[in-house]
Amino acid sequence: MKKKLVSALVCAAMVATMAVGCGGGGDTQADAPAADAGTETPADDAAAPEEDATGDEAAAPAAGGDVITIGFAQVGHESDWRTASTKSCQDVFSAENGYDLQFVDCDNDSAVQLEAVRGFIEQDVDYIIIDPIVSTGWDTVLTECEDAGIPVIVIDRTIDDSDKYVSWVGSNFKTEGLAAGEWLKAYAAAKGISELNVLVIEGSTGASATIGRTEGFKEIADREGWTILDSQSGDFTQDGGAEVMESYCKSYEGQFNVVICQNDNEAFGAMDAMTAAGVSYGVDGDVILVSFDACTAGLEFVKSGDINADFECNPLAAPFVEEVIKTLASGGTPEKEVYMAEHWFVNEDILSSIEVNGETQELTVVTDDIIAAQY
Ligand code: GZL
Repeated sequence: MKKKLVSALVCAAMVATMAVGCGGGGDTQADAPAADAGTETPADDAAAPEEDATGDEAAAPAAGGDVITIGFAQVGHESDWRTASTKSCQDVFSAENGYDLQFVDCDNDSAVQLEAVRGFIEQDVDYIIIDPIVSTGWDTVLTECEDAGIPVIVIDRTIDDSDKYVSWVGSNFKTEGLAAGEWLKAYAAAKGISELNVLVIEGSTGASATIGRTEGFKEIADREGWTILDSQSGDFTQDGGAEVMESYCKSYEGQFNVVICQNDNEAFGAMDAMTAAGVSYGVDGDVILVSFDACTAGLEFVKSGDINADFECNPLAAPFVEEVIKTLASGGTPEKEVYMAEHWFVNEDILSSIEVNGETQELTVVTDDIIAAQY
């Protein structure tokens, strides 16, 4: 199909999508309510469904034999989670699957990311995928994409100052933060711990994952009267986690009994720093250690008892992005928001579930089989 014809179809779909997205509406993957509802029905995290949003057999990508070019502006390479996210896209949007993936690792630099998107416009790619380093500063360049007739699909982190994109596929970060708080409340009660003094190692400043996890956990901490002694950014890296934790061990020596790391790589760094400072952590330690992402290495530390609980953030968005592309290519209207299925992992089986936003959510004790199957 000629590019301009595709563009016209796609523009119509984009306008229709925004109407559908704003008004809610289900699709074959999940009836994803508003992002802040916290009760979204997660898309099945098994293989992506075969049918598109219209319920018809979706046209395979590159159906006319044309290669589909995709520009992907990725956050960077800061964590195990990011590596898995990048691999998911490279595996799905491969040459053998009929794609030409133009990948840019933006190295956590927002200016580089905007430049990469403008480069994709220059290249006149068929689709643009963005995992936004920060959630603001996007409307101008998304308008340029719209003017060029190139549909944008956002994955993982959110764009909060523009809705000029076709779909977003990702996680509810506030729900992850709420789940961590509700688990900590139930765990401390089960362990007979009445006073919680918390240190937080935040993710990258301005990232929606940081904003949501911070907001969700703080809502529970404020409700329960916990003390958050400090909350500083470790930039989602192991070095950042180690640096902040080393400083915390000096500034708050003997004052804290909980550390919240907003991703596994920060937790790995925090573990090194606490070990160096002679601070014990984990199931048998003085400090409860909580993490997010639940990558394979993170779950190994949950199973060993070094990390008490790990709140998963699913990086494998690409199959759901491909469904959006198939729906667009066949003239359908993709859902505006698609939520990934996620699990809450723990070491001990003293609790079977927690209540998050009034919904009962299962806790999963980590086993070797779970680790073997993780991303
Ligand atoms: C969350 C993602 C975060 C991960 C980190 O969806 O954006 O960025 O939690 C990664 O590991 O760096």
